[in-house]
Amino acid sequence: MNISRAAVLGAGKSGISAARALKKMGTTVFISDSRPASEIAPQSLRVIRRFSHELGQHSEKILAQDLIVVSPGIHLDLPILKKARKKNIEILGEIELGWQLGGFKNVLAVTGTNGKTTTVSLLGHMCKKAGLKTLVAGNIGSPLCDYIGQADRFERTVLEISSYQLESSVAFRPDVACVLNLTADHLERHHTLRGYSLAKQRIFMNQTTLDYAVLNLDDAWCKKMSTGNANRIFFSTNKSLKAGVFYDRKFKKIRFSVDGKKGVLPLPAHLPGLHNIENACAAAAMALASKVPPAAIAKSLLTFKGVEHRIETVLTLRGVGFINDSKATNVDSTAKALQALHQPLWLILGGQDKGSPYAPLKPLIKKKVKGILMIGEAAKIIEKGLGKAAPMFHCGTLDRAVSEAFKRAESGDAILLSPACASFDQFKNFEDRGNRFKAFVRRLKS
Ligand code: UMA
Repeated sequence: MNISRAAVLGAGKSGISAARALKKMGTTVFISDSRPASEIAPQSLRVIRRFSHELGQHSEKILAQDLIVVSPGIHLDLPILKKARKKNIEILGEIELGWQLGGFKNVLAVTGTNGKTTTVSLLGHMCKKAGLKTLVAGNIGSPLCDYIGQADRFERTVLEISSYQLESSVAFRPDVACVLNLTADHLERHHTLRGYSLAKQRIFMNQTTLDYAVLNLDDAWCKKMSTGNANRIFFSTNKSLKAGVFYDRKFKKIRFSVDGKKGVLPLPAHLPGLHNIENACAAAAMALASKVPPAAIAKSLLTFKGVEHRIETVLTLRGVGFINDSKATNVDSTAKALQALHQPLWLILGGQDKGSPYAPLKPLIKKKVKGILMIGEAAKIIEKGLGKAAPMFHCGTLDRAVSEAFKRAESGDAILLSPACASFDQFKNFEDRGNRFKAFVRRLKS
């Protein structure tokens, strides 16, 4: 790829990574971010100022470039991008740029509404346990462009890929690709579930007969996805499969038959809930397709400790457990946490609403939740959506929610932060929300 001038839209993690990679190649980079300087952190501003840039707008200067790299959070129907398309200026996402410039081999890519980070981390763990030098990157937090020029260091590249990143991919062709599941999320961007599903399906679009498409047979959307020429491997936690990977409920084992190899694997030892068995089946299917030995997969399932902010046990005080599930940024994810936990719960819900109904939580709340502590912008919408499923308390902020819940909780209960909402109304991101939760909890101890 030989580009003399490129615009990078968005100066977050992805944009800065893409800008740096392009600059290293000798491309003149122009960064454009819609946020004014006053809203950007000083350390980010220092980096942006090393490039030609504009802040607070996306101006026509963008149209003077040969290539436009878009950050995942940027809508592709932005007026400036429509104009760029009319002028035939190439538009790529950051992942696509990393793919085209990086020459990564043995790429395993995971998408889906929920479970991506756990599956990707577990899959990375499996590859590493097999002694393979493994890169774990993408939506999980490390942009792929950070690793351009380093492909030779890695024998496997495991990527978490979001629907946003897939929308702006062109030639991206993972050797093994997986869609874990699809439930209502990001509808503000994709409009309908069908639109969202079509974006996810793009993970398979360039695959050939040499590649593998791993799909959840229990998910109606995944089941009917088009996978082109790839070899399909299904996984299931509901059905026994002749070919594929499935959860054998009777013997509490995972069984597989992939590429003529058959065997049995243990359940993940430290991950609670059926949804995590599903994630484990997906990771195992992908690892097997990528020739990771079953013994290494089995060892990983027994040793993998889980991921921060996903049903993470923080501590126990006066017999009350505290669980951080800040990564639950949508309703389905919160439902999964409620299904996985068996103690009486005090549930902290709320944040920035994402437009999906909360009513599907009602039956689980009635069964498991003693009280709901509401925070953030979405509190009133949640109250309306959940009716009288459980006693509700308007707390406003997370620290109040934690102390109110602790006041009411009895020994044997757990206080669960699983907000079903985005975090951006009160926090930098879900990690920030989870870290603050843990800090408030630890303060109760002292
Ligand atoms: N911006 C514009 N114009 C716009 C909109 C935004 O200039 O019209 C600017 C913002 O002012 C900001 C920048 O774009 O400065 C932010 O870009 P971004 O939203 O793409 O965020 P990044 O920091 O680049 O982080 C992205 C992913 N974020 C999103 O997709 C929203 C991160 O995923 C990912 O870890 C990172 O790239 C590295 O690959 C986070 C996420 O929430 C975890 N992902 C969503 C999810 O998992 O549900 C998809």
